[in-house]
Amino acid sequence: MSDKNRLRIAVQKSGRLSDDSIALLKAIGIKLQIRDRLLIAHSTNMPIDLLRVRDDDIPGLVMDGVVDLGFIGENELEEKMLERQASSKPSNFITLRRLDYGGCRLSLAVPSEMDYEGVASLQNKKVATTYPYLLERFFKENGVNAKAVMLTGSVEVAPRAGVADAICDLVSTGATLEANGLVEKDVIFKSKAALIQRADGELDDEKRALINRLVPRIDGVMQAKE
Ligand code: PRT
Ligand code: ZN
Repeated sequence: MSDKNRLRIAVQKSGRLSDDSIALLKAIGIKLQIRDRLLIAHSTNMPIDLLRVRDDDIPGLVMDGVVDLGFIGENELEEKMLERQASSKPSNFITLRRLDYGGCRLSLAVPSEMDYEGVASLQNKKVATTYPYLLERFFKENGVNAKAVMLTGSVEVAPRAGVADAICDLVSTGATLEANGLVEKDVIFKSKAALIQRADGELDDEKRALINRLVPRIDGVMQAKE
């Protein structure tokens, strides 16, 4: 059983944000014993428990108040917020800090042979993505009627497979797009990792005091790297 008085922090179990998030927690003085298979890791020097989950679950865990803090990519956070708003689920959270890792952009990309003169060229087309809410918001803002086709993986092969005309996916170096004959056209969202907190009213004084001690240490660690 986990102790309700301990600060609960959600981190990605294994993926692009895991190592940097754990390294940051260690750098601010939290001693952790992480066993690979286990969902929970207890700190040995502070009243803190880590919950190690898929990144997709982290926004909901924070917004439902199951955990107090979470490390999450802003792309995933914004997508889940829009999804929860659409189904009237709680979607409140506080961004404590934008962090210095996990940088990427969510971009529209099209096959190199396609004529593209701006997002209007996607009118009545299908666009494969893992981020349908962010993509549909962008289409709406730009007055374009196009269809977001949800794929949780292999988005970059969708045009070649005849599943979609274009894609909207995360890009960092651009190598994946290039390898798949796709050209990046419009950036629709810029993202970094962020540290988020559940809605403030729900935190007891001891947890709030602990958070207030930890956050300046994060600033210190980030400044030292600059
Ligand atoms: O298993 P779990 O659900 O937890 O992990 P996941 O597979 O959903 O996520 P993961 O670990 O791949 O990414 C976690 C977060 O890292 C993302 O939500 C982003 O906030 C951030 N991030 C930063 C990235 C990238 N850079 C990135 N390049 N996430 C994914 N990519 C992928 C992209 O989808 C594409 O397939 O990398 C490929 C493109 O990279 P380049 O360098 O070829 O452009
Ligand atoms: Zn995920």
